[in-house]
Amino acid sequence: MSQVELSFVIPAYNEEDSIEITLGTLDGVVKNKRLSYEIVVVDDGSKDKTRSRAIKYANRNGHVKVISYTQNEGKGHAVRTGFMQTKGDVVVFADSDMDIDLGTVSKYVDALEHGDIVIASKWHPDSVVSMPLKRRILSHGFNVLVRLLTGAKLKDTQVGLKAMRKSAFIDIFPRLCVKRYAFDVELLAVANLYGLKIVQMPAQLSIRESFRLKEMLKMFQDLLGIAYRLRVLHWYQRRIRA
Ligand SMILES: Nc1nc2c(ncn2[C@@H]2O[C@H](COP(=O)(O)OP(=O)(O)O)[C@@H](O)[C@H]2O)c(=O)[nH]1
Ligand SMILES: [Mg+2]
Repeated sequence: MSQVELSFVIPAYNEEDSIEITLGTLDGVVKNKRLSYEIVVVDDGSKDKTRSRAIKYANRNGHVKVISYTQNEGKGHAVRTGFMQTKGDVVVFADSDMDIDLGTVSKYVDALEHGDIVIASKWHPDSVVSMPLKRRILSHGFNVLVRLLTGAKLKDTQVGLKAMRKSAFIDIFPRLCVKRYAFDVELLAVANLYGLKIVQMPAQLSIRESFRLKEMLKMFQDLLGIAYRLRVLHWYQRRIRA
């Protein structure tokens, strides 16, 4: 593939039931747009058939490329690995579990006219969200902590649909270190330090699962790490100047 305009990065962990549907959906959305595009699947050490199903799809479709490793490292690591391999001017991260309606993805790309990164927000007035009450409470609670600890002004940092100008983020990615779910917080906090413009967009989501306690604790621990590097060590600020 030579000049690529749009790259998708699709993190996947044990998504054998939905990976092909996700790829088909994205392919369908961009196919008619006369864009040159690629879809980079990052199989994050899945234990099921995610890898073989993604490879099977890629063998039929020249736009799809599969990166795979055996050890599960976390969504942040998967997304970062994929981003570093992209060739497009615009990079879109999208979850592979079909919880989010990916049909609107071109609107996110178009909205880059108004900013450097366009993120889906569950709490945008035009969003349509269905999720268990417990998850809703956890999501709000996490956002309160994110705002308090990082100074972010965003109502939601966590949705797995984000479009960005690659040139604005190429220096940022090597400075990120969170491997799991709090990765998005770190990405947006550092984008803010760089003075990048963040645009929030509505999304349609149907989240079925709640979080496991272990994942939540890890997320909180990672969030404290981000706040400590940001507010106490000024670690990101120093690395930006360097
Ligand atoms: N659970 C989990 N998902 C991962 C991991 N690495 C990549 N992912 C992918 O990241 C996306 C979001 O994960 P998910 O558990 O659905 O998060 P949620 O939507 O916030 O509940 C999915 O496409 C996963 O396949 C990982 O280590 N754990
Ligand atoms: Mg999900």
